[in-house]
Formats: sequence, structure tokens, C-alpha cells
Amino acid sequence: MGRGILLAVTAGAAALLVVIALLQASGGGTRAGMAAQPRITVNQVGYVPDGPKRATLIAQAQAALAWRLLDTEGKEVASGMTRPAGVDPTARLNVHVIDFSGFTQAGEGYRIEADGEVSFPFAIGRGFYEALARDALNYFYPVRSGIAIDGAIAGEAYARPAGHISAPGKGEINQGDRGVPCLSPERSERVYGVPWTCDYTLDVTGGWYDAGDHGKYLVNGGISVAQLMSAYERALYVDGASFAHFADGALAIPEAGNGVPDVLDEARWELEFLLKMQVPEGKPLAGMAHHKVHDTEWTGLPSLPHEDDKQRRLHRPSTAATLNLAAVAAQGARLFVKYDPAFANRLLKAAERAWHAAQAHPDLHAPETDNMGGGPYADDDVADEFYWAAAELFITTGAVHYRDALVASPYFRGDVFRDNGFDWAFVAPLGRMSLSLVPNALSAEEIAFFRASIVEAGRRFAALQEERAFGQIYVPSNGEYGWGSNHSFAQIGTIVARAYDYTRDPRLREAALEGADYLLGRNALGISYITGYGSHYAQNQHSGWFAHQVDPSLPHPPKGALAGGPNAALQDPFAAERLAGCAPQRCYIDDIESWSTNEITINWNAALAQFAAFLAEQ
Ligand code: 9MR
Repeated sequence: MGRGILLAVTAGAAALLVVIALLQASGGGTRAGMAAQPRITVNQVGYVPDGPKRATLIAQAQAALAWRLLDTEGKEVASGMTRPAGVDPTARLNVHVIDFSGFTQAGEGYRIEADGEVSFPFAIGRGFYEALARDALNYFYPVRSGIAIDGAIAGEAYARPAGHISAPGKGEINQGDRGVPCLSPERSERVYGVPWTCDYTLDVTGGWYDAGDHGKYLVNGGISVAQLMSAYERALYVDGASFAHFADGALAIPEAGNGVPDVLDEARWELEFLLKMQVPEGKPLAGMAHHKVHDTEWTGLPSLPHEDDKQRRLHRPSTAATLNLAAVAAQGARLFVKYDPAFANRLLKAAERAWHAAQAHPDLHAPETDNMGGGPYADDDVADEFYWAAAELFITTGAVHYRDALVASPYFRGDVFRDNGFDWAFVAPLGRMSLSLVPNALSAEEIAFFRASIVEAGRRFAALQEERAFGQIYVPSNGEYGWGSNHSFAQIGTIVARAYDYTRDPRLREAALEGADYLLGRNALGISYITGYGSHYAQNQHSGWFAHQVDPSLPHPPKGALAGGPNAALQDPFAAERLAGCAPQRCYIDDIESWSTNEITINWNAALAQFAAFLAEQ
């Protein structure tokens, strides 16, 4: 019995068994052998009582159709007519919007019925976003490198030995990160066009694995740890923001109960690793950070961290990696000073060293060609990284040379919000958000400008959303959905949320809440992209160790793991073969082989965690 059929039967609704040709015919990500999802797509988890409540019906009809809201006994509790919305260009499906926002009675097991279809059940209530915020934050412990994952903490299914803790040695299993050399000059010649190498090894144990692979990348570690710290920092400065998910004891991590907020403990696991990636004094490029450490070849599936038998190498330092280190170490320094002044001091020293090294080497870029055994994280425009690092260093130190660097940046007064919000390759918004939130020595007029720019961006996203029948808060101007599109929804959610923080405009709160619906099932495929949330959710994300789909003795990704989501560029062979010609919003398949539509990574879950922490307060 396929998983979809099983779900439908347990849900007890015969209507769900109807196989919908409409969804299957045009090659969405429904797996072969599965019943299609109901044509009424909803947030499968729930809606908050005083928030927007909308569903999207996929139907050929052009005229309005009747809908009914049913309670858990099947009794009608509200009804109305759909709003025909024409063809959604991202889904290439004719759709109608169902708006039941006026119904506010809390309860479980509601369903929408229209056009002979019945939706998956959902709640109206509170609490589920709190669980999501916690689960999204708990994602990080089971992806830690260099530490055994304790089943009593993470859940027995997630227990595993420590990965990459031995010293490298030829032929040895788990080559380890204890003493990793640099790429050979020959390999460097191929990827950088110059025979770069180094004469030292570094102990780079620890940190988080990036994603489904065993790589550890500075620029993605940087944005991820920055967002965890920023989620916490928001709670320090926004009136009424909740500490509940960040506090000591809130998370399932070994450090719970040590007197330090858990989210900072988790951040420290990554910060300690990032510090280790800095080039030692006396060596060429001293103070710069290596761009990444990973295997010399890609590993297959499954591939547990402690069983990785490939060689690990340090890759050439880059300006972007160095500025990521500068930014997050500076941010960490101000947050840890209260809990561990010596660590805070170490962070600040590393941040300033990194900043000066980046000044001396402002254009050492990571190329696309450095893509064997790990992702390239290529970036040849680092004006945004300079701005972000200057912002964090200025906030922490108040030093005038950081202010000068900030003011000279095109991003000081320029627009920093792009249509995908932001990501690891474009980090200026991180600087803007911090400058707008954390008390600093810029003028009141300047800080008012930063806040106004965030509010303006939030309103822009909210206005775009109004035109979208699935309530999409992410509306790419080229109409395409790229790699990790789901995280753009979360990322834009954090911007709209911040715009609400600064205005308390109910319209922005509504936009953020409705923005979350897409991720939880109100989308063209009727799938929740968050593992463990909803009736039908992504659970076969690409991962070497949460690889249940290829080895049933291994677990699925943990509850709260966000799948990358629709990627119209179909950048893996599995997706390319099965999804050719797909509408952008439907270029997704919940299969472990499809890394370009269905991976998990730290930066996507960090964005989700920050967004969910806001939603939990609503
Ligand atoms: O998230 C990254 C995305 O923005 C890039 O387009 C893509 C291709 O370079 O790489 C993604 O990052 C992957 C990384 O390269 C390797 N680990 C898994 C990451 C998520 O898929």
C-alpha cells in the first residue's frame, strides 16, 4: 500500500481516494503509485483563530463554486462561494480561492468541501507554530559533526557515532577532520587555475554538516548561524517577542540546563568550527578563512558520517568566507559576553583579524569550478559581505572605521531586498536587519531609514502576495522557482515579520501568517514541505544518513526538516527525467535521489526556525 493511500484510509474520507487526473496528468511531483492529493489545498496543520484562513481549489470551472467548512463530525459550520482566480502562472492550473477567515472557532479536524472534493483536515487554534519553532531549531543537533548523537536526546532513531573525528590516514575508514591538509597544487590548478596549496593541516572537527552531504562550508554556515543568533537577538529587542524556544532547556541538545540559552549553545557548536577554519598567523593569507572542507569525491547514498572513507581537504580561502567569519564572530561576541566573556573575546579577535585580512585580499573568490565532492558556493560579488561584516562589527565595537566602511557601501542607503528575500550569496539584508534592531551608534535618522526600508520591503511582498491564489509570499519576478525556493518563502516571511514588528500593522501580520500556508500544504502539489507536519508531507529528502528511503534501518529526516522545494531548473538527473516541462511550482519530487528539488540544509532550516519563532507568537 502506497503511503498516500494509507493516509487517505486512516483519514477515513472516501473522497480522498479519488485519483485526480488533473494533478497527475501534467507531471507534478506525485510519486508513482500514490493517490493524488485533494484538489482543495490547505495549510494541513492549522490556522490561528484571528488570522487569515484561505484555501485554494484547483478546478476547471470559471464561475464561482459553493464551499462548505465541515467540523470534525462532518457538520457544516460555515459556507460561501469561491473567488475564481484564473490560471496561476507558477502552477499553470486554474484555481479558486476559498476564504473562511470569518470563522474563528478553535477546534481540530476541520475540512473544506467544494466541487466534490474534501480537503485534508486542519486545526484552528494555537500551539502548532510553537512546536514547529522548536522542531526547526532541534534540526541542528542531529546534523552536528564531530560528536556522537545521543538517542536519549535526539530520539533513538537519530543516534549515531561521531562523524569525522579521526586524523586522516590512507585507507582508514572515516578520514576525519582532526588534521586536514589543503587541496594539492594539481587539483587547485584544475579548479582555480593556479597551483594553490598550504603547508599546514588544521583540526576542523565540529560544526554542522551542510545538508545531505558531509561538506562544511563557511558561507552557508555563516548565514545559518547568523539567523539562529538573530532569531534570539530579535527576542531581546522586540517588545512582546518570546524567548520560549530559545531558553536554556527549551531544545533537545546535550547542553540543555547549562545556564546558557539553548539556541546560543547550538550556535556555538558552529562558531567554534568557523574559528578553526581561519588561516593561522605566519602563513600565507593569515586571518582569511578557508572557503570549505569536504570530501575529494562525492559520497553515495546512504553514507553515514562515521563511515565516510573519503579524503577530506581544505579549500582555498575566500573573501566571502572570511567576511562571513567576521560577521558572525562579531555578532557572537556581543551575545556571548554575558555567558562566557573569554569566548566572546576570542570571537571578537577572530572577527577583527578576519576583517583586516579581507581588506588585504578583497577579491579572492570561490569559483563554480570547485565542485568535486562538494558544492562550490561560488560568489564573485562580495560588496554585500563587506557591508554585513562592517555592520556586525560596528554594532559590537562602535569603532569609527567600521562606520566609515558602512557609510561607503552602496548598501548603506540602497535597496537590499531582492525578490527572493536573501540567501547565502546575498547577505546585505542580514546587515540591514541587525542595524535596524540592535542598539548602535548610528543616528536616529539612519536607524529610522533602515526600519522604513524593511517596512517598505515587507509591504511590497505583501502586495505581491495579494495577487497570488496560493497566498504565495514569494513571487519571483522571472516567474521561475530556483534551488531552495521553499527557503525563499521562509526568508521573505522573516522580512514581512520584521516589518510587522516595526509597525504592528495587522495587514503585515496577516501576510506573514498566510505566507506560511504554502509551506504547510497550500500549494500546487498539496504537500507540506516540512517533515512531520500535515497529512501528506515531504520525508524522503536527499541525505546520506536520514536515508530511510534507500535503507529502511535509517530514519527519515527529523520532524521540522524543510525540503528545498520546487526548482524549475531541474538540476539533478532524477528530477530532469521525471519532471520535464513542469510548471515552476510543480518541479518537485519527494525522492531521495532529487537533490536539486528535495535536499535539506542548515540555511533553509535556520530561515524556517526564525520565521516559525515569529509565527509562534501570533
Ligand atoms: O543552496 C545552494 C544553491 O543556492 C545553489 O544553487 C546550489 C548549486 O550550487 O547549491 C546549493 O547548495 C548545496 C551545496 O552546494 C552542497 N550541499 C547541499 C546544498 C543544498 O542543496
